[in-house]
Amino acid sequence: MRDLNKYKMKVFLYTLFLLLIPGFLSAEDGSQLWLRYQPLPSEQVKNLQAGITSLITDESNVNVAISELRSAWKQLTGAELTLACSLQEHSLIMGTSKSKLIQSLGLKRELQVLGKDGFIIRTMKYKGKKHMVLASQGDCGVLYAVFNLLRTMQTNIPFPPVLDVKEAPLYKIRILNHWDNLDGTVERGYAGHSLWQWDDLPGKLSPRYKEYARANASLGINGSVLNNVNASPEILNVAYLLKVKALANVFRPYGIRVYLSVNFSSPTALSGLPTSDPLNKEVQQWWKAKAKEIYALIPDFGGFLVKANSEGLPGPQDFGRTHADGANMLADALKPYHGIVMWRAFVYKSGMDDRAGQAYKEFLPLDGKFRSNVILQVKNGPIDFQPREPISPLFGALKQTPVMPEFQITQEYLGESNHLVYLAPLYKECLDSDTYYSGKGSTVARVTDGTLFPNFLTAIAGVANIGEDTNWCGHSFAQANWYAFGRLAWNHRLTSEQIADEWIKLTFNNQKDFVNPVKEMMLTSREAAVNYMMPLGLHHLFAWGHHYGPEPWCAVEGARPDWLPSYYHKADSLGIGFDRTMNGSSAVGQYNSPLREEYNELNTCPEQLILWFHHVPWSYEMKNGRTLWFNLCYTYDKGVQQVRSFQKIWDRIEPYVDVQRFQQVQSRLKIQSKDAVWWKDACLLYFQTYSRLTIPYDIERPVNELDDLKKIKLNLKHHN
Ligand code: GCV
Repeated sequence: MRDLNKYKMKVFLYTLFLLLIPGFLSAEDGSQLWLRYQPLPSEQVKNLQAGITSLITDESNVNVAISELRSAWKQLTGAELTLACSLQEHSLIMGTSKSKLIQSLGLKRELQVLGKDGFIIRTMKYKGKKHMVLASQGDCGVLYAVFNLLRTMQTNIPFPPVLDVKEAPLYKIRILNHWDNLDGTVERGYAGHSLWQWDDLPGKLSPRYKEYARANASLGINGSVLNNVNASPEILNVAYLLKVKALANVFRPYGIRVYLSVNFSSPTALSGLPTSDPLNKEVQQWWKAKAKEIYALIPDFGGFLVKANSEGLPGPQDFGRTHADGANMLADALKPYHGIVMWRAFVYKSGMDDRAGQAYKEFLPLDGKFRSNVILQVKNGPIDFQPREPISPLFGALKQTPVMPEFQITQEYLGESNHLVYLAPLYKECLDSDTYYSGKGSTVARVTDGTLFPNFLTAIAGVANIGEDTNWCGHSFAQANWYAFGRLAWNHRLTSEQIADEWIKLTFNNQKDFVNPVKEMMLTSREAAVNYMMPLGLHHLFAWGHHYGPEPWCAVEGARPDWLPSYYHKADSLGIGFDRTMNGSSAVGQYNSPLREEYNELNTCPEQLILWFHHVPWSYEMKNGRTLWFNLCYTYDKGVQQVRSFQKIWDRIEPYVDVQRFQQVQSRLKIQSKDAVWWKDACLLYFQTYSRLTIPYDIERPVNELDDLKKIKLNLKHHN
């Protein structure tokens, strides 16, 4: 008896212990991303169960949507959502416009306008009874509706008694670019090896492929370029095509089409053709046959992504042809199957010409020369995914060629997977920027989403940050960037705040004492990174061997000048910054008026880009009355202080988050904090050798010696 009591007491104490440490119970590895479907509060469950009692459909092609909804429902409410055979009060009616049930609700017209991915979620009366309807023209649209409903259930508490949602994506193609190599490594990937187990494919399918497709579908992402733009020709070998086919089969039910990056000299590399000249008949024939072979295996194959004559890759210019010649040859091969070519405009050559202006110079003369199934893929800024860049002048310059923005989700230049940097504000800054293509309001979003060019193909790409790490992205908060890209690709009108709010609630929890401070941290994190890395328009101050830490002094004998930081900062005893005005490289001239005038004048140029466009004297007085040098110092210091404040926020919310994710983020914030000081000290101490001015006394003093910082040689494995 005494033993039994002792045992009971032990169990009681143990249970108490577990209850007191909620994190212990709910240690989470992040593998479920934003699809955690945690049990909802009982009030919400009651609301839901009052509004939806059963599920009904007369179609079999919406099975994926049904099983997602039913399994989530079970996890969220603890109860089954039964499949009914006949309409009952509060049924959830689900289907496409082919469904008799949906047709009888009179939604066909509305659905047609929304297109095959658009959907309606509506509380409706039918035959005297109140129902919830989830409908779309296409199967995948129904799945998108399900994910939308599930998101509302989890983030909108209490659940609204009446719903009337109508959505259609703003871009037709919403695509991830994987820079994954066939040997399993990922270029600029910081979340482990590639998700694609090439050696095991096509025979063995990792369960994560389906999870990947589900996660993308939950955001509306509908395409995936599986391999690196620095493409190996091997991907087009039949052995690899069979592997690609196996992945395509897994992704298809989730509406994800596969695309491949191709190497322009594949005909030579794979079949020994003496040339890969796009005007050569044999070469053209080779690509036609290859397209036929691909479509026989993968009937809904999306098309090719091409990096050509860029950073040493082959391209049409090797044969004296233009980018248009190259792209059109591939476009002709894909055309019979409705495939597309995404041709990258990321080109720059070593030489005296300003790198920022080269893509424009190369592509503008080709405007109107591309086939209609070619779209130019343009990075958000003119250089290369820096923490802050102005928009690429190609947006709003090309008038007869569709253009798609390319963003980087992986944090090549933003602290890899060590720094917490929420990128929605960066994406939005670009999408909302005015190109003045046809007057005010011609934002990047509107020149690329079909609003201003209604007949164009529309697309948007993000370079993925996904790897085989259990939590997919390395840093728990890097998941938010995948999420944000997907949500903006669907609807670029969402605010960064809305997206962060959703993501936090779905990924962590709904408690406002958690959500609000974390949201604030996320929303300021991109600006903080700009501040401690490269404020006021500075760019590319990165080390030679990596894009992680600072090396503004970097000098490598014989190196291409445009691969060295001094090419970009141009610091000297007079000042700092790249003169791109009409008196300098004239790159400002590539922007439409009034942007070009605004950027050209020192006193109208936005200060956050001032050193991008101007070489500014150290003593130049800025709008706040302080000199440029002081502003540089204060801004670097501000960045450091901001990261410190993130640490405080995170430590304070410890009770609201599971131990595993809490500790991971906490320890990475420590690294970020140290890195911010590293950046600040390296840049200020180095630039001080030119300015010869004091660092203002009211900011934190440097804690490093410049000579010591110059000796740092990073062990990159530590950062991967
Ligand atoms: C895939 C930058 C990156 C390269 C990348 C290239 C590109 O130069 O550092 O890793 O190559 O951009 O976008 O093609």
